[in-house]
This record gives sequence, C-alpha cells and structure tokens, in this order.
Amino acid sequence: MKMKSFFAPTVEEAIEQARHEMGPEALLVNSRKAPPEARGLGEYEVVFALLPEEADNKESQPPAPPRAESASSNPVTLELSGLRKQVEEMGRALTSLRAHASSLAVPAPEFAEIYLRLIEYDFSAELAQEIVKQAHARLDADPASWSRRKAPFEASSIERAVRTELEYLVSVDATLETPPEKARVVALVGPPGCGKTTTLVKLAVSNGLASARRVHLISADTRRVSGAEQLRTYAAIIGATFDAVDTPLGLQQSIEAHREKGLILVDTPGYGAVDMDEAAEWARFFSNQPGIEVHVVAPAWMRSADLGRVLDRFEIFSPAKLIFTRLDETSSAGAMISESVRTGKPVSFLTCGQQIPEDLEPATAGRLLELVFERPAVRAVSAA
Ligand SMILES: Nc1nc2c(ncn2[C@@H]2O[C@H](COP(=O)(O)OP(=O)(O)O)[C@@H](O)[C@H]2O)c(=O)[nH]1
Ligand SMILES: [Mg+2]
Repeated sequence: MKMKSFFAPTVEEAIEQARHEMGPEALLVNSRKAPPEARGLGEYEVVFALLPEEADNKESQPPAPPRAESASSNPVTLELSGLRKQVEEMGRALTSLRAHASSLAVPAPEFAEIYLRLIEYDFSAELAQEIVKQAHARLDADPASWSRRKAPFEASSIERAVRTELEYLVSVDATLETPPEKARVVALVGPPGCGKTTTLVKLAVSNGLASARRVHLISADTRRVSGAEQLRTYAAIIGATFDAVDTPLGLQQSIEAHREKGLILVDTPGYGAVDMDEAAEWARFFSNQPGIEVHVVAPAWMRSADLGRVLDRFEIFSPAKLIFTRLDETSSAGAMISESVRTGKPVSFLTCGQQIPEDLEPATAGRLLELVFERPAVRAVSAA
C-alpha cells in the first residue's frame, strides 16, 4: 500500500493536492492539524493511501494505445465515454472506500464529511473522532434506522446525531448566585489583554448592580503602573467599592472586610508564557482558597492547540470554569468546545464586544452549537 501525507492551509486544499497527485482511487486515511514540527508545511495534514492492486495497476498499466480516429471522434460519443469513465472511477473509489472504512478515522464513509467539517471548525482530531463515533453508535442503535441498516445514513440524520452528541458534551455553568451567609468570590485569570478587566466590570454590572446586589471589586493587577487604576475608575463609575492589593494577604483582608457584599470580583495581572514564575505565589494562594472561584479568561479566536497551551499554563490557579471573550472576532466554536471537554471545565460566560455590560452572555450550549452549525458551510468535502 502506498501512503502519503499532504500539507496545506486548509483540509480541502490538502485533499485537492492529494487527489491531483494520487488520483480518485486514493483513500483518505486520516486528517488532522499538522504536528508542530510540520506546521511550516501547512496547518493541516491529510494522509491518503493507494491500495496494493490500485497502486500496482497504476504503475504496471501499459501505456494506452493510440486512439483510432473513428466513431470515437464524435463529440457526443467522446463525452459519453468520458462520463462513463468518471462513473466507473467513482464506483471503484466508493467500493474500495466502503471496503476499507475501518481504516479511516470515521466509522463509515458517509461520516467523513462531518468529520472534516469538525476539523475545519478547529475541533481537535481526537474529539472530532469521538463525536463522530458516538453519533454513529447513536444512529445505529436507533430502531428507526434498523430497516435501512445496509444503506448509508443520510447527511441530515448524521448532522442531527452529531448535534445531539455535542449537546451532551458541551458543559456550561453561568451561575454566580451568592451562597447563603457568604459572599460569592470570583477571580479572573488569563493572558494579558484577553479581556479580564472589561469582563469583570460587565459581570459586576449584570450579575451584581443590575439585581441590587452589592459588589466589591479588588484589583491584584499592581504589576503595571495603570493596572489597578483602570478598575478603580470603573468601580467609581458603577458605584462599587474598590481595593487594590499587592499580596495574597492583602487580598484575604479585603475579602474579609467585605464579606457582607453579595459579589466580590478579583482582577489579576495578565501573565504571558514568560511571566509564569511571577504568577506562582498568587497561583498557590488561589489554589488553596476553595471559597474563591477562579475562571480562566481567553479569547475565543485562539486555535485549539494554542488555547490548550494557555489553559494548561493557568492550571496552576486550579480554575473551575472558562470564560471566552471576543466571540465577535471568530465564527468557530471548535476550540472552545474541545478545550472545555478536554479540561473538564464548564464554560461560564461569553463576551462578544467592548460594550459594558451589554456584550456579556451567560454561556449556553445552544449559543456554542449555533457557532458550529449555523456558520456558512464549508464547501462539501467528500472522502469518496
Ligand atoms: N472585540 C472585543 N474586544 C474586547 C472584548 N472584551 C474585551 N475587549 C477589549 O480588549 C481590550 C483589552 O481588555 P482588558 O479587559 O483590558 O484586558 P485584560 O488585559 O485581560 O484586563 C480592551 O480594549 C477591551 O475593550 C470582546 O469581547 N470583544
Ligand atoms: Mg486588566
């Protein structure tokens, strides 16, 4: 069997290259984000295979004899014979694809398109495979499909089953109610510029002041000269009390002093990849405070792999939930869903613009799925 990888900026382009070079009989064996060491060649990798007899045939076929100039020069006859050849080629490709479906990343050939769509929307290859596998099992177990067991499932049924699977997988939790007799304390952590301070003020208004709940804001962002000042100004505008703190002890004292407030929101400095040593002291403190709920804030447009690295970096804070900002700058929810599933953390809030507090939404499965299913369809890509 001849196997070859093709790299390109999109899965479709990689498939086009493969088809061009290996011909219509070649089988799609796998598609995935290119591993980091091969990223220079293209963002996506597809692997195609030619089965032995096809590979052999291709190589050992004698050159076609010169065509006789007779009835075959008639344009209609030529067109018909061209079409017949195409149909035969498609039939051959389909037959071998069915026969070798078990070697594909999908449970049946008709699932290849939705699988590639999920990859295109930046779901991780592992999660896309799992979703497609479960959707297939769901359809297969449905008595309504038993009579048509031998026929391929229809695209609309596949999409419904994948949607159901995603609804089952997506986890959201936007509750910020005050526990009895205590304040609800929430801290936002994340990389610089991801929208922590803005989101914190949005939360203060929509989950606090709008429901007559008293709010206390704390900034631990004293690394930068103007870090805490931004939040102090917002606190004054929205009429919340405010403290700036330099140390975990200072934070603890500020929380204690405002226990009677319904909602205490803590802003933190943005830590880039090179700043994580500095983050260690705060991370230890937050990890040891079960009364403080930490949410990691990250932009929704991050690619799955980068988002994964950011979330892993902030794991030292023992975060409970994820907030995604800048939904207005992306149309893909694959990375958010993949990472929420991988880390086992629910998505709490989504933000979709700079307006305070309008551009904040409690996360819902429906909203995340909308981003997967109601964006313009990627051009149909079929493995057959
Ligand atoms: N387009 C867009 N911009 C946002 C969103 N959330 C925050 N921003 C902007 O991103 C910039 C950085 O936000 P900021 O809250 O200061 O980030 P921080 O450094 O994490 O505290 C500001 O200009 C915000 O107005 C959002 O959902 N969409
Ligand atoms: Mg900030």
